[in-house]
Amino acid sequence: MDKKKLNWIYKKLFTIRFFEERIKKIAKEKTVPGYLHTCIGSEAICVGVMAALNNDDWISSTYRNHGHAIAKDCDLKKITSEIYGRKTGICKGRGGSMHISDFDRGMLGSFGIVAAGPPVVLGAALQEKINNGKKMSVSFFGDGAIHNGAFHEAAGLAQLWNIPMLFVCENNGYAEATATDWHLNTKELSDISKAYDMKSYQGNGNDVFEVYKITNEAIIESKNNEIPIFLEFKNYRFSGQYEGDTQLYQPKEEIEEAKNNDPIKLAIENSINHGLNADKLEEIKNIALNEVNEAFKYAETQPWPDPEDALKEVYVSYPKENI
Ligand SMILES: Cc1ncc(C[n+]2csc(CCOP(=O)(O)OP(=O)(O)O)c2C)c(N)n1
Ligand SMILES: [Mg+2]
Repeated sequence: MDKKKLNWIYKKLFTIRFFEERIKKIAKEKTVPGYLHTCIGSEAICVGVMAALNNDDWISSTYRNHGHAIAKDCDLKKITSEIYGRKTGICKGRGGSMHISDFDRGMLGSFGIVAAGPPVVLGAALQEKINNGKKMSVSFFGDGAIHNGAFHEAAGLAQLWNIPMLFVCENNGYAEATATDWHLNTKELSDISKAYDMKSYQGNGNDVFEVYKITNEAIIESKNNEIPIFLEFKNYRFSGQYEGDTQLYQPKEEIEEAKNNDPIKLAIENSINHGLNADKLEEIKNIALNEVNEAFKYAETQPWPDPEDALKEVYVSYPKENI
């Protein structure tokens, strides 16, 4: 791996962790309205997959989307401003935390509705196939999403129509308060793909380099053979379902044990093997922290959207006198 990509990987890992720690803080302070979902523990999946993608490849995300948006290189200040509901947000402050999207970066949308992403990404991938496009299409979703019909419809059609795309499942051990082994009816989560005769691979979602390698190879295989591929990355949801969740259903010992495999801890331990010395690591960390601080400083001072803009850019324009 070249140095530029290596530095990018570490910077993104740190940026996501610092960002989500700050989100936890503002959630406690009730600085912004609405639900906030953090992805602490998912950094290696966000960064490992995105490291294998091009900037304009298509992705969909969920309400646990900050890490995906950051790793997709969406503007950090605009992401933060969006979460604060401000006019300069990435969606002009209309979407908030759960709906960050940025078509210029291939970020087709973040969906609060579980499993809403896979059919959208299937559409993008179908369009690439019809138009001989080169962009890869990747849908991120959680373990809970594999029980939703929309996932099954997308998986069935992708296989039937030979669509190159990746279904990336972040198996973080929980769907809301339900542990994965309580809701699975197959031995392994990725076995679900067998119902569609779809190829699948599993990987350690805490190891950014393993995620990157598996995704890279899967993209090549998917494109060469014109097939969809299901990837299951196992990790641990350190955060609650949402900020403010008491997490009483997650045993304390389980959380402590999971800390041994914290993706940031593993990446730091691994850094020397990849030729990054402690000084360089510290430098990258400081740059990441500084950018996060700057982004929050920016968002806090941005103007609110104008109320009269609320009716612009909607599907239907009503005559003013009827409102
Ligand atoms: C269609 C639908 N059903 C139920 C919900 C309520 N809900 C919100 S998050 C969630 C759990 C999803 O868990 P998972 O897919 O594992 O994602 P994670 O939160 O672990 O990232 C549920 C059931 C929803 N948002 N959409
Ligand atoms: Mg989950």
